[in-house]
Amino acid sequence: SAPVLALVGATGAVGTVMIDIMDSRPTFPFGDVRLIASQRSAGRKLTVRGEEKTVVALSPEAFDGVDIAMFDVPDEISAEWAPVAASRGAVVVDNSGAFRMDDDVPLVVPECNLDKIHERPRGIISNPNCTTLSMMAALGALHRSFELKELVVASYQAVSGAGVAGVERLYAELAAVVGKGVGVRAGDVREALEAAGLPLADSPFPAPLALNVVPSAGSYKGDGWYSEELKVRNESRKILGIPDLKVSATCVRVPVVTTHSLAVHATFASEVTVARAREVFEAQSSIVLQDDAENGVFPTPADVVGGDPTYVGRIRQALDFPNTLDFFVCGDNLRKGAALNTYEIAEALAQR
Ligand code: 11C
Repeated sequence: SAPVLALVGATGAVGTVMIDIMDSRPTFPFGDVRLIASQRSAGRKLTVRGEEKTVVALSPEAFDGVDIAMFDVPDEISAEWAPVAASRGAVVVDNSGAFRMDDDVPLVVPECNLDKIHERPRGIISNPNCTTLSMMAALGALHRSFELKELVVASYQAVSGAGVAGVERLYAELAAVVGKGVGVRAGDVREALEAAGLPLADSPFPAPLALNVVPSAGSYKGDGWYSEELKVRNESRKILGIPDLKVSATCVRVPVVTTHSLAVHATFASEVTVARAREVFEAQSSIVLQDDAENGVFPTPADVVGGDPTYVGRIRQALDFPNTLDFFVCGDNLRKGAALNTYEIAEALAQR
């Protein structure tokens, strides 16, 4: 019979997008769908593929009879509950950071390493961080053709990466600065936020986001690095299967609601041209090329949000670096960056 699917974190930011994705798939290889969330959300009614479901509270018994469990919850909840689900017989596809670098847990992007879903001694498969994931379909395709050696990236990350609180904060800050003529004197945006009752202490971000960019994403990890930058390095190496890949990332939060962007500088072992890179991208069904700089055609987050593909543009041959391309990538951090990739893994498990 068709496998039973569970969604843990059904009422959160990514869980909500996951239900939207399940609703929009042309075919659905699962039987029953069980929605699981915290005690606080238990009892809520949500509709999945036209059928009303009651959200049940997270408990060991909630996983009985579940074949595949998708987790969209914070790290500490996954760390505690993913092994419980696995011990009850479910294959867990986890979107948190709790298991990504565990040697016994594959870190999967279907375009790069789908075969790894079978190597899961702990019964857990990890979904990458949305920043890493937003460029992986593009980099995986180029790596297969030209062998990636070095990667330098700068991210432009949307506030929904920090959850619903990040989105609410950005909207509130924007409302507090519009029409105030601020952004012209050091500190005037902070003053406008204070005056509007939006002290920085209440923000998920360490500086104003409105009219600003903030070079800090995730938590500070020492030696100058933030967690998102280290995740980009570690996860790219694991997904692409290049343990010695040279990576340097600078992760920056920008006043965008959803869709992460990355400026990528990638160096390859073999010769690469813009024309050949375009051919590689065009052959990948999950990549959309928007690359006609002369006519102002390139991806921007506001134009691609809500889409499933990875959007690529501004492809250039680096002028001073051999075998090196520069390009710009946009990917919806809640869809391919989180829910969609998790769902694609679950779907592949169900189909096999
Ligand atoms: C952000 N990429 O934009 C993060 C959110 O490791 O899954 C996801 C954190 C993670 O803030």
